[in-house]
Amino acid sequence: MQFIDQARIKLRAGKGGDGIVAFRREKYVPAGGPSGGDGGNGGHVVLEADANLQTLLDFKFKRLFVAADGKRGGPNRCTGSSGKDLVIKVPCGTEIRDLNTGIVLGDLIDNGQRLFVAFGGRGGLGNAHYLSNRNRAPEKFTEGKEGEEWFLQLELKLLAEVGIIGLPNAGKSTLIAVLSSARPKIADYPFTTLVPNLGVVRRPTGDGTLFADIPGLISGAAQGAGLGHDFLRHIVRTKLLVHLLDAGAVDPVKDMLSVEKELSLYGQGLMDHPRLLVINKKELLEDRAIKELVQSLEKVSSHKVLVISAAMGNGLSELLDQVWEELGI
Ligand SMILES: Nc1nc2c(ncn2[C@@H]2O[C@H](COP(=O)(O)OP(=O)(O)OP(=O)(O)O)[C@@H](O)[C@H]2O)c(=O)[nH]1
Ligand SMILES: [Mg+2]
Repeated sequence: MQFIDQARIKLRAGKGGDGIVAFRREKYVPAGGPSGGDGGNGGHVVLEADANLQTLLDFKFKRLFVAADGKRGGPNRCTGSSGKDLVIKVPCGTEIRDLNTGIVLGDLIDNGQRLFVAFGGRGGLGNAHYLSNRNRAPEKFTEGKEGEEWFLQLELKLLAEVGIIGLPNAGKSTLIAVLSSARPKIADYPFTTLVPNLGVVRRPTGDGTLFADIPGLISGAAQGAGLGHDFLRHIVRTKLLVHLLDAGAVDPVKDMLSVEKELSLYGQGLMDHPRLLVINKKELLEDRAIKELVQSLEKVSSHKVLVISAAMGNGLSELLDQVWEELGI
C-alpha cells in the first residue's frame, strides 16, 4: 500500500436554497397573503477521524469535496429541505491547516472525532417573512447564501508511542520485526525503509503499544538530505525514542551525535523526547569493546544505554522492560 502523509484538498459547503415568492390561493380565502417558504440551509463539510484508515492515499485522486445544496422554499410556507452534510474520513492523527494562512484549524486524534470546517450557506427567506401593514402582498424574497469554501492542507502525523530512529542500516526494521508482527523489508544496504512501518508490541498487560520504524536519518536530514527528514514528523508525537546504534560501525559515538544533531535541527521539541540509546548488533564486538562503547556513550550523553542484538534476539526483554518503565506502564 502506498503511504501518503500529506494532501491538499478543497472543500465547498452547500449553498442555501432560495426563499420564494408565493401567495395563498384558496377558495373562500380572498387575498390569502404571502406564503413563500424559506430555502433550506446548505450542507456542512465535516472531517472525521477513522481508525481504519492508515494514510491520506484517498486524497491523491479526489481533491474536491462538495456538500449538498439546500432546496428552494415551497408554497404554503414550506421550508426547503437542508442539504446533507458531507463527512470526509481521515486517519487518526491528521492535522488540518488552512492552506492560505497555514493556521491549524484542528487536529483529529481519536476515532470518531469531528471537525466542522466549511459551513453551509443559510437558506434565503420567502416572501411570507415580509408581510407588513404597509405591504400586504410583498414580492420580496432573499437568495440562499453561498457555502463556505476552504483550501486545506492535511498532514498525517502517526500516533505511535515509541519511535525507532537511527542511521540507515542500524537495524531499525529488524528490531520492529522481532518485537511485533510487522514484516518490513530488511537488507544490508542503507535506505531499505522508504516509508514508516508500524508494529504493535504487546505490553505485559496484554494491550498493544504502537512502535514506528522510520527511514534512516543521515547528516543533513533536517535540510532535506536522504529520506529521514520528511518522516521526522511521525515521531513528533511519540512519547519515547529508541535510538539504535550499529555496534559494527566505524564510530558509533559519532553516529549517535550526528543523529542527535538532526533531531535538534528539526526542532518541534524532538530533543526533549525521552530516549534510550540502544547499541545493536552486539555480537559484532568483543564484550570488552562493548563495555567501552557503553562507557563512551554514557560520557557524552545523559540517556540510558542498552545493548541488544535484534538479529540474535539478545537483550530484547530488558529493552522492553525499560520501554515500559519509561512509558510509565
Ligand atoms: N549482525 C547483526 N546484523 C543485524 C542485526 N540487526 C540487523 N542486522 C542487519 O543489518 C542490516 C540492516 O538492517 P535493517 O533492519 O534493514 O536496518 P534499518 O535500520 O531498518 O535500515 P534502513 O531501513 O536502510 O534505514 C540487515 O542486513 C540486517 O540483517 C544484529 O543484531 N546483528
Ligand atoms: Mg529499515
